[in-house]
Amino acid sequence: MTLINKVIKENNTSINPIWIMRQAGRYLPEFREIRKKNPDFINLCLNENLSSEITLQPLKRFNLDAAIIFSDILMLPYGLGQKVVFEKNFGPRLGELNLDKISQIDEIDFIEKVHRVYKALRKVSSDSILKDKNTIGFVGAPWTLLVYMINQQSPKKNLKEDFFKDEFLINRILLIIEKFLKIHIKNQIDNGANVIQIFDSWAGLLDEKDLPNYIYTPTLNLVNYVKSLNVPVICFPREIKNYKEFCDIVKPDAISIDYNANPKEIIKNIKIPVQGGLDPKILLTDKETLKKETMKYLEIFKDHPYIFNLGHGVLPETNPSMVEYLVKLVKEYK
Ligand code: 1CP
Repeated sequence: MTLINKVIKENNTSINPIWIMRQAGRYLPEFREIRKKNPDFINLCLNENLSSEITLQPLKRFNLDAAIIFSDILMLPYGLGQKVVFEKNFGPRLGELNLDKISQIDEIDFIEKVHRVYKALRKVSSDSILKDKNTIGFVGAPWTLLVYMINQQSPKKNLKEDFFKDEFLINRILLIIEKFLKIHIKNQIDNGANVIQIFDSWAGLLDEKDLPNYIYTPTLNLVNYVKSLNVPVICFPREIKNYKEFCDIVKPDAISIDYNANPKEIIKNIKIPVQGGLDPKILLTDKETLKKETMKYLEIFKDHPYIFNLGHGVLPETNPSMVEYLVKLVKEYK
């Protein structure tokens, strides 16, 4: 059994598997080299030779316990026919959302647009470097995808003022998102993904009263779906205020926490396996600080099933030697 499965399925507390959100990406010079020659990000994700190579780049350098497929949560709106481009120094920019058009998309149309992600997964998961390791497939949570699809750009600054104006549209889109997320999850699993992570990067934008409608209900449906396929599911409802309530209602197999979550509170309140937490900014400091902060998480979670990870994606300006040191610290911890 893989180390991550031992933690998730057997609640093993004697091992410390590690993988890192955004481990395949811009902090690696070998990624930047490929990216430079491939200015269209979506096309890069859909080039199974390059995307599988990028997926495995961090595993060639570091002793990580899983690969996460190099793709993006915004492949879903792309597969639904909404325009998606990634602009330099701006981020994702999405085209207009047309409910009539999106309602007409069927499973075959969707798969035709994104099937090369599945080809990449097949390549990656059969690579010998992943023997006894996990291949992580992923999706954006319905809420986070809704945010990008309606807002048409990152909500970093704010949601558009009239975001919630058209409740009919929002509810219809949520159902469509949920339907195609299931298709996307199933195809990732059929092609070798053996863990699914659900990224809800913008969970923290919602008021408490809106959580049941936009987060709990749609995420619970997805979690139950992944469970029905016998694959472990990890949820990352970033910046949600009440992780305990989320876990009690949604019941993922493991919960990934952000760097503002207090690990001492988490360990008191949460019984399921935990993942992550370390602030990615710590990797921009020095080895001494990194060691101190890494030990903090390892000590707090030493008697709890725990997968080491960061509290959000590794930052592009990170020096790979700090990642190497982090992996070594975690692996050598007894
Ligand atoms: O070179 C570049 O400019 C591309 C940068 C980049 C990369 C490397 C983007 C654009 N996406 C990715 C890959 C990616 N995205 C992966 C696979 C690689 C890995 O993890 O190793 C994954 C899992 C994601 C997931 C993702 N995309 C999330 C959820 C996690 C998170 O960071 O919160 C989100 C919100 C996105 C949208 C997205 N894609 C890219 C950017 C710059 C953004 C975020 C924009 C924003 O802040 O709103």
